[in-house]
Amino acid sequence: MAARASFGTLLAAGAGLLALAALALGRGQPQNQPQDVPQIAAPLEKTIAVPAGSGWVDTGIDVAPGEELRFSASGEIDLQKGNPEAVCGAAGIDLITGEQPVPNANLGALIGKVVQLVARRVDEDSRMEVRDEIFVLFLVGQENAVTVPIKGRLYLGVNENVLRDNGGEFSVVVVRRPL
Ligand SMILES: [Ca+2]
Repeated sequence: MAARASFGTLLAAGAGLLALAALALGRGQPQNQPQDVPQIAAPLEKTIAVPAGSGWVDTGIDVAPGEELRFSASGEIDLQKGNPEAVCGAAGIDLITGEQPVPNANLGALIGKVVQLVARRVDEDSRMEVRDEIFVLFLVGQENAVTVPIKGRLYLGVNENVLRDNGGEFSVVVVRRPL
């Protein structure tokens, strides 16, 4: 009987030690997690409409250096309403003028921009807000994969300067694969 009783006491003591160990682990986790466990962003897929006549479209996607972006575009736009020669897909018209936002890419091609806001201030004379930005421009075309060079917000647009006479829109599937 005496032996059985002491065995029971030992078991109870063991369980108590385990509970203490669990408590200690529980206390340690919140302190260690932010530094030790990297934040893993989920893969993201989004379909964005890019009207040819409205300038840069904010995709709402924030990107970080090293992330991979994959693009797949469909649809047709008109670079000059009423001119059948000015209709094109996301690859653009086979014409390089050197004056477009991405100078070495086809006129009317789908292009992208990553914009990073460096500073925001109010101009003393005009009282208008001035945004100091750095940005990187790149060709998207119909399909492309790009490794993000800088942290910022992703925009999509059309490689043309005169937008007010444009019509139609591209539909662009963007997949962001995190690091
Ligand atoms: Ca135009």
